[in-house]
Amino acid sequence: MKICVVGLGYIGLPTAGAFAEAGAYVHGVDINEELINKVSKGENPYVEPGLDELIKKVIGQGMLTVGIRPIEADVFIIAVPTPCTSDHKADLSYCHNAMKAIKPYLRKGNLIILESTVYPGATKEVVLEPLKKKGFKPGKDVYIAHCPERVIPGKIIEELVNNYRVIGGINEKSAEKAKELYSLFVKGEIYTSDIETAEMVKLMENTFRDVNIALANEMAKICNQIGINAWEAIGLANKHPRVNLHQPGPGVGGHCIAVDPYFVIESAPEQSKLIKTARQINRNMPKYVLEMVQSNVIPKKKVAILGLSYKANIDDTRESPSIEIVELLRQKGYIVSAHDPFVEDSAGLKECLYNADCVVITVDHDSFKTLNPEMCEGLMANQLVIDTKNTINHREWREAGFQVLLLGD
Ligand code: SAJ
Repeated sequence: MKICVVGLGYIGLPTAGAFAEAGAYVHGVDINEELINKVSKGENPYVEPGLDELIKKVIGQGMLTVGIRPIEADVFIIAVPTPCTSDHKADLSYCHNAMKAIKPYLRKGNLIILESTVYPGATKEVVLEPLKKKGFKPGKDVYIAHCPERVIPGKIIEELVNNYRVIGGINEKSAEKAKELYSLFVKGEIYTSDIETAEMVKLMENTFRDVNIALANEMAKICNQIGINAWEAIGLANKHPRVNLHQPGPGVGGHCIAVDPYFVIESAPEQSKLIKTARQINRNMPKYVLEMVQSNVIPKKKVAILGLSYKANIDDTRESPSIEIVELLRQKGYIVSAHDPFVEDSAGLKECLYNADCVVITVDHDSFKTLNPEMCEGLMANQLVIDTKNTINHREWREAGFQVLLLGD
């Protein structure tokens, strides 16, 4: 079994590694030569538990090879990004380019799988149409499936193996072939359906999360208005067996939850009213954090931002609300320094805190939870902390002389 994986991002690379570890011969392709050089030496370019060992192992065994061009294979898996354009429409250009790249290598009997998240109908647009044009009879002499990834950064290896999968095929045979393939390493249940259902399932999983986070953010603003601690109230409400309120915060980042709901909206704008409102609430959270700073600190003062990644304990800064907060503060005339232990070109912790009038915690990295208030006090010009993720021990910080403001309190 030879598999060609196109796109060695944070999904494509672990997927290629998992198939290679399960005994398939895998060739990984990416347009980024620097990344290819790294991976070809057995190095993992991402911060992800377990991925260093996996890549080192399968490259060492010769089960995974990488390059900038595809090769002939039995199966082609496309795992490239599907970002949003500035007017919130799906940009399928990476998918189309990947399809163009593999086209010369396709032959009868191949299974072509799209893993990238797309709107309902897009797998057929991207994969089926070009195959028909090339003279194939999809479903008969080539097989097509959509197998959306559903792993969470920070736990990718574990979830890749243990999560359930939904596979949509252009016909039953395509879905069954894809199911057999993923059974090589997936231990979770594999469900099969048609292509459009699989596309919709993936979008709605992330939309579910976005809408629920918006509810938590709205609740935080309500609680702030009437003087209730939202975090305590959420904890207590979640004792109910059928309630699962999400956590508020400075906004929703990452390239999935902040993007995928737009694909649903694009498919049926008139019907997507709640989804649109939820997006708007989450997109406005960085402004809400800005207002918290503005109410307490005058411009030209220094604000220290702790956290740049889009969520805890990862290095990914795509769509990160923290970065937007940094920009908004600078636009309003604040001097901003930002530190993130996972982000290479950010300021050092002490440099960031030095002479700051206020520290804003935007990401609940584990290392921030144990931050020493005395150390911060010694460096800062004024003892004010705004905690947007309920990260630190507020009592301890107040006892050390800090004024602590919590988003949602
Ligand atoms: N967030 C909150 N409150 C919460 C949960 C999250 O504000 O209660 C924020 C996070 O801080 C972050 C953003 O939402 O900024 C997204 O984080 P996340 O951990 O919810 O999700 P992602 O984007 O890292 O991964 C999601 C996952 N989807 C679901 O859980 C339904 C993952 O399983 C998908 O594979 C991934 O999107 C994807 O690639 O689509």
